[in-house]
Amino acid sequence: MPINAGFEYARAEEKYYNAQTDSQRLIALEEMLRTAPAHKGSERFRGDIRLKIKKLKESMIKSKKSGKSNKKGIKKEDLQVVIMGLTNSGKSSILKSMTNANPKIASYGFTTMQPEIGTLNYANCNIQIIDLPPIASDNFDHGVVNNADTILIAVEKIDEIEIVLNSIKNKNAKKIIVFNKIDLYDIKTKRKVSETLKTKKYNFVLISTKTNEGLEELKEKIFKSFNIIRIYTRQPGGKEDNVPVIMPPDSTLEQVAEKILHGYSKRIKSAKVWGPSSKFAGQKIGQKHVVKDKDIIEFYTE
Ligand SMILES: Nc1nc2c(ncn2[C@@H]2O[C@H](COP(=O)(O)OP(=O)(O)O)[C@@H](O)[C@H]2O)c(=O)[nH]1
Ligand SMILES: [Mg+2]
Repeated sequence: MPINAGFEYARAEEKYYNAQTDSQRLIALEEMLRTAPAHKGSERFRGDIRLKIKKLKESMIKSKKSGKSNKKGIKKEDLQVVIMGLTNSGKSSILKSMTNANPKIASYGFTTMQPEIGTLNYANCNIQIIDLPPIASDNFDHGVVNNADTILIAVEKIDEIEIVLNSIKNKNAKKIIVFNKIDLYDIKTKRKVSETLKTKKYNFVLISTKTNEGLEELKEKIFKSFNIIRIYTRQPGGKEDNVPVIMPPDSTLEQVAEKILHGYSKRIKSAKVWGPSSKFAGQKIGQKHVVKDKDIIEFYTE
């Protein structure tokens, strides 16, 4: 909550969080912008609302155009993972055991008819994980797979891997083979599976959503699959934000400011950095300064 946000603003924000549809959301956001405090210290805050409005409008236009896809309004987050696999391989169970989502799980096929979305918080980052309906179903959304940063291939048998891999056209996404239901096997069989996957040079992990074996390793692999750096910002004299800004490696200060302020980065007059890219704590830096993972930055508007 920003400094001096008034009652009207609070009400608008409440409307926003309770909104059921995109157009209700849009109306609430515009009201938030109208009633937000308008002094210098709240510029970034107002910038954030403008950005939300812009993104919402874009996604509303997109879902109108594409008609079928984006049914549930899947908004591409910075870090997006899609789980793929044959039906019954445990995709919904994987989503459930790693995120806040609560999808339906059943031993009969084709239970997931709509995409389910969850958030995994790892290394301070919010990672969006999506469980899609089975490839064979009408509701399968190829667009989401094509845009994903990382794809989990969930299988319960080795020969399923090639089948799933062959159905994926996204060449850019990192792929992690998630061999599920490992609780059903003894140590000897587990070792055999491991060895076979190693010879095939897959990036893989053996897991069980029943016993939680391998889940931490999977989270770590997911995080490592993203080619990103985390930049923490903070208000001068305050504490840094818990959720970092996600940037590609070798980004400049200018790019970080633009990502946060979206069109308002010119208002930044100066900045200071603490952390890996600084020569000393609180070093004053210019627009072309290249930031590093875990930097903390303070921006000044005057
Ligand atoms: N033994 C065992 N069964 C599992 C595991 N993960 C999922 N299952 C079972 O496999 C079935 C299918 O799971 P589900 O998550 O719905 O698979 P989906 O169709 O790929 O989404 C359910 O009966 C689950 O209880 C696991 O790690 N071990
Ligand atoms: Mg499912």
